Amino acid sequence: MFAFSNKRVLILGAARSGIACAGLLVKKGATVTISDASKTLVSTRELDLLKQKGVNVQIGGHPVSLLSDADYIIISPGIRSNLPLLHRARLKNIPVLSEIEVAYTYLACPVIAITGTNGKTTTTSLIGEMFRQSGRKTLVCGNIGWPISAVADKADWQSIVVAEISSFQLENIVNFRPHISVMLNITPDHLDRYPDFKAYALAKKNIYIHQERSDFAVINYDNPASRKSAGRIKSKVIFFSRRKILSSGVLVKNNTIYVRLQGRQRKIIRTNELGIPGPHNLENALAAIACGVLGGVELAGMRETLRNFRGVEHRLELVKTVKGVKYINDSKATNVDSLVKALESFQEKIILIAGGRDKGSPYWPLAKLVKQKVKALIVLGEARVKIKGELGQLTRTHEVKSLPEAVKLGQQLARPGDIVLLSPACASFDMFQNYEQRGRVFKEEVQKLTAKSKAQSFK
Ligand code: UMA
Repeated sequence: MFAFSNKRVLILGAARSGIACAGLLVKKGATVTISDASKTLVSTRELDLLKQKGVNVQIGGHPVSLLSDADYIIISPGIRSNLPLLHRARLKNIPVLSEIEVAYTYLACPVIAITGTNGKTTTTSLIGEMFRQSGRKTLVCGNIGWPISAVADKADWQSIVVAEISSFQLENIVNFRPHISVMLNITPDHLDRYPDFKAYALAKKNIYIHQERSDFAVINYDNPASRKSAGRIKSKVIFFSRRKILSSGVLVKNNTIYVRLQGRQRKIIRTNELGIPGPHNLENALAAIACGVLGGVELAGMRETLRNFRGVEHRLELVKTVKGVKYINDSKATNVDSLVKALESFQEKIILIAGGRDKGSPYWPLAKLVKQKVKALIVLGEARVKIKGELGQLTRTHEVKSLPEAVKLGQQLARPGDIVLLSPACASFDMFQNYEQRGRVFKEEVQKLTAKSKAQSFK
């Protein structure tokens, strides 16, 4: 384990992760410098607070001179591991670590770490709810938007940390060892950051690499890449499947979920009782059930949580029904596979709003679903031309310049019984700060539509 007290630590990236990590390290007695390449993206209020605590703040670049005062370098998830400065640091034998590695050093309790291309946030939240209702002190954190560094010293030995973990966060770990790791699925994503799918999958598999025999790996049997990832890992593998009646693991038989472990079968719940809809959410629930059972959550409480949990903001979130048209916010769909999941979840005809910053994956795998379900496609953002080029011939397609324009056009194209779905399949950073802001703008625009249609009906 690392000891950062009395060490000189350089943190790269002064957003959520960097700021939380700096706060933690100062408390632990490190001498901290935080550096951000941008002058505009940083929050001066948060940085002023850090300065008051003695943190040296450098914004507007990462000069090489920073290395001469660093025993360790900690990187935020958004920083690429192949940054030239990091290459130099490695040549000088300065360890380069992920922010989660620092947080892990100070955690006094077990960690459940959830990764996967899609479903992470929903599954993390559901597992968090299960443990919370069981009365255990539960800290939900990580890629979900709340860095582990922000909670690390709030946990005591009886707590449980439930952390959503991205491939970026897993790139520079040295000791990070979850007691339970969850691999929900691996499908192409972030191909703008990784040279190929294999490299992305390898980063994800880091979630298991420090696990021991006494730990558990909960793995989706139905997703080929995640099933394959189970080979040669030390921890005990618990598979879950919605398709195969497994002899051991978490499975579905006659629309009922069962857990079969150590020769014992327990009936958990009927699938139609789950509060979250769709086949992808069934997978998320199976993974959460595995974690609950392994973590000793009592079954009655677990069932109650599974019935009451309604999902997370920005993920297939019903915003409003206006004149018989449902408006759904799925801003969190930042890759092609999550748009597949969204389209599979509805029977209605869909007016789809998609586009944003392209991440290197093709859109043509959506062709069949688009043909079946998408009545009209509205494309925006940097990826609009690529999406139109690959899918535009399959349905009526319109290019727009902004999200408010897309919502207005969506209303014009929709008829009662249809769905207007924002499910971009792209990152948000070309037009918004993050997917949360994109989702909020969509919701505000939908609320305006409601007001307008009410005003019209008074005439
Ligand atoms: N920056 C530099 N130098 C660089 C590149 C960036 O200084 O070379 C600076 C930027 O100017 C900016 C900061 O780094 O100020 C941004 O760092 P960051 O992107 O790591 O931002 P955080 O706010 O710390 O957010 C990160 C995760 N972001 C990414 O992985 C891109 C958040 O996940 C996460 O919620 C947060 O930590 C808390 O753990 C977001 C995400 O998009 C939701 N994740 C990806 C995904 O889910 O697909 C992986």
